[in-house]
Amino acid sequence: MRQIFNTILAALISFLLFTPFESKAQYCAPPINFIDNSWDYIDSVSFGSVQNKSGQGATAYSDFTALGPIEVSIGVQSTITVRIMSDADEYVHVFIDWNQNDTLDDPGEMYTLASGTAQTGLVTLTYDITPPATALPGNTRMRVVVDWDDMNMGDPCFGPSLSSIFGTYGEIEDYTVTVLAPVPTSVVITTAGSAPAEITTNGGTLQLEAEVLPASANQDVIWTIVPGTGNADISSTGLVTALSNGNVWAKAVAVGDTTIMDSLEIQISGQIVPITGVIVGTQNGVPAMIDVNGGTLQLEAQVLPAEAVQDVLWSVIAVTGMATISNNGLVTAMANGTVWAKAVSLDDPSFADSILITITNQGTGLKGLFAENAVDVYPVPFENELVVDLKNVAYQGMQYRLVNALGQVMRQAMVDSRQMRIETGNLAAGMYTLILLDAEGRVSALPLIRK
Ligand SMILES: [Ca+2]
Ligand SMILES: [Ca+2]
Repeated sequence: MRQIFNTILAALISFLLFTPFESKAQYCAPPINFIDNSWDYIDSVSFGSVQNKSGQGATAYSDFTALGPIEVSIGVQSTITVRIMSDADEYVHVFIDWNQNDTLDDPGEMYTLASGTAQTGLVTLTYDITPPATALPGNTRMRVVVDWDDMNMGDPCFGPSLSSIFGTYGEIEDYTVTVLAPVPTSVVITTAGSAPAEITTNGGTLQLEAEVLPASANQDVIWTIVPGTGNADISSTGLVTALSNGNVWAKAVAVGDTTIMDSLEIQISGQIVPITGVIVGTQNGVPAMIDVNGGTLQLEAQVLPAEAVQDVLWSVIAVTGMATISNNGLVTAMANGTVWAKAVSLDDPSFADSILITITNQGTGLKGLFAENAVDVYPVPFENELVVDLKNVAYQGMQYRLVNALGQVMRQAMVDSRQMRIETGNLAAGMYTLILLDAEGRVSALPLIRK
C-alpha cells in the first residue's frame, strides 16, 4: 500500500512556496517535491517526429520542450501515443495551449486519454487530436500528465488542491508543439452581396471577396487584375475600380500557397475615356483622290486612345470641287477639284481631323441650271416638301440629291417627272444643297434653307 509521504505541514510549505508559480505569466510549474512518480509515471510519448522513451523521471516533472518538432496542422487529425506505467486507477491527460495564452486548460485544450485505468504495468494509450480552427500557428506548449486516482482533478498545474495538500502521485512531461496553418486547397472569388460581376458607372467599383479553403487555412490572398479588352485597378482588399470598358479578370492568389488561385471575369461599361486625338486616313492607305466619274473613296477615322468611344461625325467641305459623304466616311465625287473630308469626335467635338481629297474625271464640270433660271425651286425656305419644276430642261438620265451641311446625302433619286415633289418632313432645320446631276455628269447646285 502506497503511503502518503507528505505531512500537512509540508503541504502548507508547498502551498506557500509554489503558489507564486501559479502565475500565468509563464506556464505553471508543478510542485515536484510533493509529487511521487515512483509508482506511476509516463514511460514514453510518441507524437509527430518525437518518440521519447523517458521512463521514470528523476523527478516527477520533466521538460522536453527542446525535442521536436511535433508538427500538427489546423484541422488535420494527428495521433498521440502515451505509454504509462500504471498502478491502476490512472488518469491521463494531454493539454495543448492552442490559443498560446500560457494557460493550459482553456476550453478545448484538454484531452483525456484515460479515466481510471483497470490495468497495471505498461499501458499504451492513443488519442486522435485535431487542432481547432481557433489555434494560433506557431510553437506552443503541450503537457502530458498521469495522475493517480484523479487526485488533481484535471489540473495541469497540480496546484494546491485538497489532494496536493496530502501529496500526490504521477508524472508530468512538457513538450513543444508546432501548430501549422493548413495548406490551402482552393480559392473561391465571389462578389460582395452576390452582386453581378460588372461595373456600369464611370469610375465605379465592385467589392470582391476571396475564400481560401479549407476555412482554417490562411485566408490572405494577393489581388491582381488581368486586363482583357478593358482595364481596372484592384486594391489589396479586393475593391475593383473601373478604368476602361471591356472585360477584365480579377485574380486572387492564396498567400499560404501561391499555386492556389481563382479568377473572376468582370464586365466593365459606362467608362468615359478622355479623348486625346482623331486621325483621319484612307482605307488601306490609298492616295486621297477620286479619279473615276462618280467614284468613291472610303475614309477611316481613329479616335485616340483606342479604348475611347470611336464614333465620329463625317462631313465634307467644298474647296474647288464637290462631293458627298456617308455616315461611315464613304466619299462620293460630284465635281472636279478639291474637298476637305472631316471627322469630329462625337464624344468630344473639340477633337477632329481632316484630309484633302483631289477629284478628277467628273463629267465636264459644273452647269448653271439654277443660275440660268432653267429650274424653279419652291418654297424658299422649304419645310415639309420641296418642289422642283424642271420646266423645259431635258431630264432623262438626270439624278437629284439633297445634301445637308455636312455633305451627307439626305435624299437622292432619279428625276422621274418634270415637276418633282421631294418629301422633307423629317429633315432637320438648317442649310442644304440641292444638286442636279445630268446624264453627262454635269452638276448644278443650289443652296437652300430648311425651316
Ligand atoms: Ca517519464
Ligand atoms: Ca490556453
